[in-house]
Amino acid sequence: ASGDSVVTLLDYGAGNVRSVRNAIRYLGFDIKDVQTPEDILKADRLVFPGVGAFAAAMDVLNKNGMAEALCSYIEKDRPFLGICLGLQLLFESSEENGPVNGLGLIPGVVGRFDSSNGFRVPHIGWNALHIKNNSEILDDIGNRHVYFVHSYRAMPSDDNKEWISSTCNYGDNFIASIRRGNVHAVQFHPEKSGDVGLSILRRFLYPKSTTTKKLTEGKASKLAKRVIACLDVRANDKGDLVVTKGDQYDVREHTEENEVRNLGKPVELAGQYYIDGADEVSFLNITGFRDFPLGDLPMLQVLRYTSENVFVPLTVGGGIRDFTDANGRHYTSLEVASEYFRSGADKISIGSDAVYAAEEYLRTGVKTGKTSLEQISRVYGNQAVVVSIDPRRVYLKNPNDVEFKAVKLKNPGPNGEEYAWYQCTVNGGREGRPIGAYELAKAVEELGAGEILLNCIDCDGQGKGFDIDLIKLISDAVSIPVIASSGAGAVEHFTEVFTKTNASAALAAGIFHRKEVPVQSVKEHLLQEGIEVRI
Ligand code: 1PR
Repeated sequence: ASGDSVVTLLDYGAGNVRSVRNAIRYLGFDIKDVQTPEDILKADRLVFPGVGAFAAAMDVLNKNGMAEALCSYIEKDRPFLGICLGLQLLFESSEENGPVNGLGLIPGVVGRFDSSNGFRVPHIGWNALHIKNNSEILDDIGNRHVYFVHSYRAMPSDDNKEWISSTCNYGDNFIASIRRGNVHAVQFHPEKSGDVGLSILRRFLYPKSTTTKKLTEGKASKLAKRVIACLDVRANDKGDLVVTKGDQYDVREHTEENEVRNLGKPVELAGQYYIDGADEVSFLNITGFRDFPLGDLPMLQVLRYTSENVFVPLTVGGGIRDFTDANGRHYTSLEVASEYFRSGADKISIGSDAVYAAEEYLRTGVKTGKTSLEQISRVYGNQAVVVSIDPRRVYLKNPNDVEFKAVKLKNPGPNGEEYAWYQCTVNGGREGRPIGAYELAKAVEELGAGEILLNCIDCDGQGKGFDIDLIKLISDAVSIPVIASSGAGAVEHFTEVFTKTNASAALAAGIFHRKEVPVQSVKEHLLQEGIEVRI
């Protein structure tokens, strides 16, 4: 490849930069990886997708001489694009496990979002930006949304104002991007921001070929509500990986053959939902609690193929735990998660193992630091760790009959019960555990979960709407984002869940797979009802 079509990528090995690579390749460029500081100095254009924690990143950059090379490259005004932590590291210091010194090119301290004023931290999701005139790479995007996922941010000040090319409001007005000459950095993820993100990358990669458009003034934007398509994946009886869908978690057809319901191919469907406007795609390997050899876990291949063409966040769950496979090889949950991240996942989702971890934590009051949840969250950040809860309603005449948090129901139970508690289950709903969804949610937030995927076995596949009582209970109890799941049957159900609860996102499976309601119709309806979404 000629120098014209090569992007130099600084990947210091702290996490998943696969999607950045995929996006650059998708736009017609080859990638040269930085091996030595000289590679930075010789680059024609350098992309720096920072991942992981601030201190760990600075440590690596200082040790191998990259920090000095980066500063000199940027001071010479060479084409540079920093992403996420790649923006934060340019500042003087960060409070993340710190204070820790950064590269010191831009005045300011990177601090944590304040969750006390009702804004959920991490900041996960889609926002529009306030774009200044000098942004260059953002000039096309107007008030379209881009995808953020972070707990720390840099703030505008008199000292750094000439660097700022856009800001975003999330409780604070924080710095969404900087630009000086050929040096750009963005706090959001262009590689995960759909076609808008790709156009931002394109403008950086082809600066001369794009003409500057007149800037359209962006409307004030809150965090958009997300619409997520979920693919429950498992092998059918022939051994092919299929997208399936249960009724209250039962995925078998009620025919003589009793086969696994087959609704399509995972990679194809994920690609379709991306085109249709899904804000995220989740894969759940629903038989992940069984034995599997990590080496040829077919889900890894699904992720690799999907992430080549799908530029919104991908979550994968199922089977994330320590285990020894049939060949006698032992894996830690961190190894399993790392393999998923390397294959293209942005977030992993833990089900059963998080239930055991929460039970143990509530019993002992001690955070051992050894659970899958804690370990993965420490290494990859809590924004990369979702806990999936699979609760089942247990009806009660009297809320004091159990030690778990019960709610008064809108619609009474089959025997007129006015209350219910929500019992957590493991192994795909097969076993009930002595812990409620409320207790679990609070415990896993403390253990390092960054988001909760809240299913409800009673509502799954019923198409009668989300369990508003449950979702309200949990989304009021925690300050991390909650994804409402199970029961969507019509566009109105999405409006209902967003107006009656504090859910940050709503997930559906069956209505999308059966093509009853396309993602786009859900978005249009929400918009009509005055609910901000990414279009
Ligand atoms: O326990 O860490 O191995 O994770 C297993 C994962 O697999 C969990 O996230 C668990 O929710 C999921 N899972 C296990 N068994 C099933 C099953 O259906 N038999 N699926 C299952 C969970 C529920 C949702 C579904 C929504 C929306 N599926 O993901 O997509 O209910 O459906 P709808 O819109 O059609 O109502 P581990």
